[in-house]
Amino acid sequence: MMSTVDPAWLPAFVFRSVGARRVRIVGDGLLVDTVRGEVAAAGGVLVSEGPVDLDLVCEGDVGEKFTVERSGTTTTVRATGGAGLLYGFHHVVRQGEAAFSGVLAPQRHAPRQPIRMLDHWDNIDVHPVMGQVERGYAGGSIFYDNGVVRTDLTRVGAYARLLGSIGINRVGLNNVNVHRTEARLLTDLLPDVARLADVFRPHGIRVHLSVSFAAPMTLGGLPTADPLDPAVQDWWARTTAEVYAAIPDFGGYIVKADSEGQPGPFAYDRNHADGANLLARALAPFGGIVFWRAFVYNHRQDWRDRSTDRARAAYDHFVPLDGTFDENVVLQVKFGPIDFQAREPVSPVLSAMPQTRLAVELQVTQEYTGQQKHVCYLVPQWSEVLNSCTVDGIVAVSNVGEDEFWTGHPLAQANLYGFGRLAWDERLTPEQVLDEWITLTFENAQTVRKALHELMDDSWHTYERYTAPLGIGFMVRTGTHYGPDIDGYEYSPWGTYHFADRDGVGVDRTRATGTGFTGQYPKPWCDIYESLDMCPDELLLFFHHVPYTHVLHSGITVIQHIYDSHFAGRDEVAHMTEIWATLEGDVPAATFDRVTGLLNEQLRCATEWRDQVNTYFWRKSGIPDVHGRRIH
Ligand code: GCW
Repeated sequence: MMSTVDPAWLPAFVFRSVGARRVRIVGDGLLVDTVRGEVAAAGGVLVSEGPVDLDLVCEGDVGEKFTVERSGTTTTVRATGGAGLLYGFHHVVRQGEAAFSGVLAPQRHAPRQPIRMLDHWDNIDVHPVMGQVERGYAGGSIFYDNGVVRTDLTRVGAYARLLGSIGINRVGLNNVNVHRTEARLLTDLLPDVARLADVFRPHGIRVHLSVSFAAPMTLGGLPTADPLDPAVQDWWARTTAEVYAAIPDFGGYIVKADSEGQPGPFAYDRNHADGANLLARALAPFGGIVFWRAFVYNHRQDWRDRSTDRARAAYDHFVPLDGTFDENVVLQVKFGPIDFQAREPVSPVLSAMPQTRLAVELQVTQEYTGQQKHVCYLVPQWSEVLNSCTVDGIVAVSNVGEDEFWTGHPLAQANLYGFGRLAWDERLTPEQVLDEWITLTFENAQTVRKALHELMDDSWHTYERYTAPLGIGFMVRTGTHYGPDIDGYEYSPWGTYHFADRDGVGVDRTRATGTGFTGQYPKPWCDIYESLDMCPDELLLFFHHVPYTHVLHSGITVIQHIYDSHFAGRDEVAHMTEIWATLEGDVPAATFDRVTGLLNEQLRCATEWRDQVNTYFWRKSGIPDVHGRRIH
């Protein structure tokens, strides 16, 4: 474990505006004490009476809301619970000096989502293929080290503080692929979970465990895990009661069932409501929630079978079950119908289950978006998603590890920060969120602001331009998911196909001639996506198989778009390296060096993507670039 811990968006200078002031804190409880500790650490003078600059008043035990007002020379934050006070305090910190000038009529703040959660795909044992953290790009796990839960949880405490400051209120502690040792977090390793819960609790965060559906057999020694079997039900009830005896505010379970080899209710001819309700009923007496993932699909595909469409799977499995899930089940749905690609349409499940509590799942860890080697500010993507669906919760896979910068790429901290801020309020604009992050992270924000916006604001689109074109996805290397392998999944049994041949490219998901996936959308989207004329360019190849000569709304052909976007995307990365070079001396040297090295890798990789994609499609189509550029 590194001894230095980057302060991320909470460096000392951010607290300057508080540190110089007289602060009164009214109320008690664990979270109020956390706020007290923050004020004391900032150097603020805690007083109990007389005129104060900052009055932090907690009037009860529960609640995440707060109000802020300013009259005379006092700024007052009022909350009905410790969490609200903590969030109100950080709101003031974010405002800086501005929170202490002028007059402010009472402003009410409340999270737009009750569930704001980060899931860790961390393993206790180092997995032979996936390592300590599945799809982790920031070193080892902050929780586990080679087979055990860490004894020293200082780093976890610093993480919990960061998350509390942006309003995250739940954390999943282990990988949804639950292996042998991780399964035991539920039983004999429970004291370790309790230790972790103790570290998160002062920051308003409840912990969750990913559990294996087969646990009654593997841990309980029962002959079955059938959800309708009374002995199985009893096992879950007893086991869950023990969890709550150890951790009274335990959040609940996360389950990946019947997916990519994980056990589930299908083995017993039961459906996913049977499975989810089994756990929901064990959790209900204690107020716990089960997050049941909708990522269920057949991962053995055959290219000759054009009717099996992975995009259809979540809807086909779950929508018929709408209305049959218990109240404390939250169905956790990946934002797109496939798998966290740089560009996907929003999953149709999110608008098709009015009687089920739904959470949308995002990926802060950059599995398919450059693995924290590439600058890819994802807040614009999430903003589009969150503003086009109504959900009961927002969940994301964390990008944090043991790395000294937390996220491997120092600029990927903006994604973690931005996730919390958007989960709190999806109406914040991506530029605004990035601006906040810059102000908090860099002491000389004014000097670096413009360059960082130029580098990061549009970096998701840049990534999209030099990788898979027009919404097609999955041209990554199989297994690692890093770098280009255009035909990798085309010839793998996991089969995620783009169907490129000499005549055209794309997946026909129309009702008229394809898999019928477009029919899963409500109007008008089912018609927009179905129609070649109306389908947005950026999703064209997700929904349609077209000839290379098909003309996009942009006025150019598909093949020419492929060439143009790949040349442009790669050149944008070259420009990013130039922008970053101008910041030498304006950002800490360690940050400068780390990002410089990573940008070199991004440029190398973007060049590789450009060349492989362009060559591939030139050779397939036989149609040259109209601009005659050299294709390698
Ligand atoms: O994106 C895929 C990943 C798997 C992951 C799975 C999931 C945890 O490649 O590594 O498994 O999704 O979301 O369950």
